[in-house]
Amino acid sequence: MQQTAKASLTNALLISICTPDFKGDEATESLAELARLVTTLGFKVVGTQSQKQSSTKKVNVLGLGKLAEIAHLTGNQGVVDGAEDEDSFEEIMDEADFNDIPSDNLPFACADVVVFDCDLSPSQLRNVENQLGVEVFDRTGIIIEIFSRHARTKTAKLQVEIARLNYVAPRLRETSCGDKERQMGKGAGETTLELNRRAVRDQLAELKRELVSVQNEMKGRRTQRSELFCVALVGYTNAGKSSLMRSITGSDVEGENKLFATLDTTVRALFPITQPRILVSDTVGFIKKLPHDLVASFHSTLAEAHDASLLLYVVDASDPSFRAQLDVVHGVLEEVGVEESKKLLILNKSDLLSIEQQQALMEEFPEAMMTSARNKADVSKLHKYIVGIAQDEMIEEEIIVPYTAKGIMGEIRSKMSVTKEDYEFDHIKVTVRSSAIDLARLKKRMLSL
Ligand SMILES: Nc1nc2c(ncn2[C@@H]2O[C@H](COP(=O)(O)OP(=O)(O)OP(=O)(O)O)[C@@H](O)[C@H]2O)c(=O)[nH]1
Ligand SMILES: [Mg+2]
Repeated sequence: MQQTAKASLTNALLISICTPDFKGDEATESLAELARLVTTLGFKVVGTQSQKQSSTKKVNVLGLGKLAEIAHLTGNQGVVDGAEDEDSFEEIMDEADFNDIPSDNLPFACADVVVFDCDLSPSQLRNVENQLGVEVFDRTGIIIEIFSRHARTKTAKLQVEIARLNYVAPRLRETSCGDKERQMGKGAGETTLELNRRAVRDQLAELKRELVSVQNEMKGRRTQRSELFCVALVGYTNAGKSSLMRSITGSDVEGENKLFATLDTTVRALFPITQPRILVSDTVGFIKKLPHDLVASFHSTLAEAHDASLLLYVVDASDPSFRAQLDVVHGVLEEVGVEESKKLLILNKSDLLSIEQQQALMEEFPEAMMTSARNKADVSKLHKYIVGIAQDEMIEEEIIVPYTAKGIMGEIRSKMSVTKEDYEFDHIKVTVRSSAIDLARLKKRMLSL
């Protein structure tokens, strides 16, 4: 693999390419987010640089002057060419303005890797790597690396590996020999590069087959649950979905202060347990410029959100960019075709906001619920809200259960909410609140008795 993040502490230099469409606060916030992504991978950010360009599509993403500054920061290991039409590289190096480097980084630690806050084409990446002589990552490369490390279940591992191979395939390079050099004994005259590409294609086909079979199994499990009221927590990475999930289900779902802590959908019952049970699912978090392949590969993981009767959009209300993050979430959900039935915006992490800030937000989002996953009262308010919505979805009906109808009362109590019971001479008159499906099933069973 061309891009493999190093496990030991690696010094990373971050670079933002500012274009007419991407500059100012947006670029600064995005760079701060990249710093968090890179830190999640265990890298240490030793500095940031920005470069103005008309677009990110130029063959050489860095101008010669900026290249000189960055080459200086990475220990001048690369081969910078193209200086013939401008001043010589050495002259530029002599005159380069290194003031962009934060002063607290001086004397700065030499950067081992350079990370761009945009996507780079395979040739752009190769050029800049040759010029700087250090490993270069783009944003997608970093996100894919995090996903690879955090995937736990078989489905997530398969999905991430498919996305990773799709990303890696066009970036594969000839290893020891030149591109055109034929390998001895490789049959059919293929280069190692061609052989590697074919191996990746075969591997992709195999992984996709495996994924289909695992997904069919998952579909079966979802169908079994389909009669229950399901709630899905969706939102930007680090918003607090897993923490809220843990609070309202009393489960041990991990919530961590790292990006993309959750990659697998987890389903738990709302706690305290309700009758019938209400299921809550935690889903993968989103991020700006989420690689398209990853969105596609998480289609099935997000099927939980697809089937949910209630979607809880969780945002970190203490993050000034949460509005833009919410737009990203809407965009991704639209892309994977999640049609929402009911939804609630949850302004989480309220404990990090002042009373005035909370009031202003409630004025801006009057329909939303302000919560802190760390506040018991907020958690029980959310629990109550979910139960209320689930109850609204139910039908109330009176059922006559003869004393001779064995097992029926047990079934009613396990699946429905009993609001009234009257014991008559030869039957029980039960008033229940239930989903339409459960009610129909019960009636069918009673007819067959
Ligand atoms: N102060 C505060 N911190 C919170 C709150 N909710 C979550 N956190 C913290 O925010 C960080 C992220 O929480 P998670 O629950 O892992 O976030 P997530 O949305 O599941 O993130 P991904 O799995 O990456 O999508 C953790 O350090 C939590 O402890 C809250 O209400 N208040
Ligand atoms: Mg999570």
